[in-house]
Amino acid sequence: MPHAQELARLALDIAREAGELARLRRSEGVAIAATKSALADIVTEADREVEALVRDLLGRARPDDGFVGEESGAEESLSGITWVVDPIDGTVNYAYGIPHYAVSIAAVSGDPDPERWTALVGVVFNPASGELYHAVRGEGAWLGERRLAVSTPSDAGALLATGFGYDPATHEGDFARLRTVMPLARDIRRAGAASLDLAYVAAGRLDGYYERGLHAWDHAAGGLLVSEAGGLLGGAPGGRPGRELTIAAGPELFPRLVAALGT
Ligand code: LIP
Repeated sequence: MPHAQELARLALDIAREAGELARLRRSEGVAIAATKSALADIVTEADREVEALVRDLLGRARPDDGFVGEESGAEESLSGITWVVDPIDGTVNYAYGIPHYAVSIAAVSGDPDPERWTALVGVVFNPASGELYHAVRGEGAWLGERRLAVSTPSDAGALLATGFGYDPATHEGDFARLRTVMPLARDIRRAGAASLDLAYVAAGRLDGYYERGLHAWDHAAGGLLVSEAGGLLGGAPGGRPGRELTIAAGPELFPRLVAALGT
């Protein structure tokens, strides 16, 4: 089994190169390539190009590793390591020119199922801001050289983030969940990129985050940032982030958020 620091160095180098490509393509103008689960669920040519770059660089460096990406098919691991990648998380922000999107790269060992994997490395890079978050299992979470720690909400209430699904049919449920958590909140943020929402919880910029409908690549890297910054993760009945729900917060808020969401 490779040393996690070796995987982290590879992920950081690739995230920087992939992020630079995403930023360059954004500056040249972004073309919508297709829609996916709903009209609002878009993929850009840059999403596809950036994922192809990440996949190629990982394959050259570690050909026996597996791959799970948002825009291309999965590949089974022969080494026990699988890379879980969202090439541009916050695609709609990216398409509109909102500088809040990230390359999200995680390395997991074992079964690449969020219910069962062991996250080893997580990297979340926003090329628009230059902020590069990373975590290695058991070795903390970092923004550049700054070690990260989750927050405890003030007496004014928790600053919470969430997201709403691409499918309008899911919005009633999203609004119902929002009503249940508002008594805990001082305010709500909806920034549009799950990986950065999770990175902000790790950095104490948000007190908590929850969202329904995330895919593994949305939360794989950011989830490790949260846990390595002293936060707690949950959502699906098995107690881990999943499609049903992803919840992240510091230890003081987490049980109250879980109770409010009724999971
Ligand atoms: C997005 C997430 C965001 C969620 C969006 C979408 P994408 O991922 O980061 O939190 O609200 O619906 O799933 O599609 O930009 O990779």
